[in-house]
Amino acid sequence: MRRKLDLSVYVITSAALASPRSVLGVVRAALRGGATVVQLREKKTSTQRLIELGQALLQVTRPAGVPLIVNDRVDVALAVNADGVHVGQEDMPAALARRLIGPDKILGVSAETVEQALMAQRDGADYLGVGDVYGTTTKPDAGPPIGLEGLRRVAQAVHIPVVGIGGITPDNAADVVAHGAEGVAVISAVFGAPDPEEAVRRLREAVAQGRRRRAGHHEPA
Ligand code: TZP
Ligand code: MG
Repeated sequence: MRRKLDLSVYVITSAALASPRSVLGVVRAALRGGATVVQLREKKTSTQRLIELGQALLQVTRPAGVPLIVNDRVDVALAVNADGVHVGQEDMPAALARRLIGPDKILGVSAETVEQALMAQRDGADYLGVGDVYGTTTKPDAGPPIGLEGLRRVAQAVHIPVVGIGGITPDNAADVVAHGAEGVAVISAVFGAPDPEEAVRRLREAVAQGRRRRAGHHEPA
């Protein structure tokens, strides 16, 4: 059986934001800081390079016990034997992705609305990426921000866990978790950070604070 998925701090790659550092270097730092999921998401990279990068990332994520998820590309996920795949609303339909990857690999699906979330859950998603929560500068075609209330509505409608995504930083991550997310998915807050290890550490603290708030323990901000 698969180990329980820890979605606390879900770090998504960006070679552009990593530069001049390497994606592998930033992922290593993120793992030292306590990242709990890594997603390989490189929209402009050749298939050959994606496969090389996926294989290199697995050599650091596997020993850390952290799942590596490939964005968009079911074929690449299968080719490198990654731990899962993440599809958006305009990618391969979730039900087909599930059929291709089998029951044991992780399937993540992006959802903005309750309707999309319920369909993804029915089609075999293990978790949802829900957003854009705050307004992102990283994904040019993201829809208008759904805000914390939009996130809460989606999280309450499904029984699978959700991660909030879009404009999340260590300063607002606790609010995202307090509104029903299991964790936070970030690109620029880690890949654009001067110290990615420290950024992940701060995100983990914020997620823990958000969980305490959700459980009803109030503490000063
Ligand atoms: N999907 C919705 S927002 C987003 C994606 C991939 C980008 C998130 O990037 P950032 O830098 O954490 O706002
Ligand atoms: Mg996609």
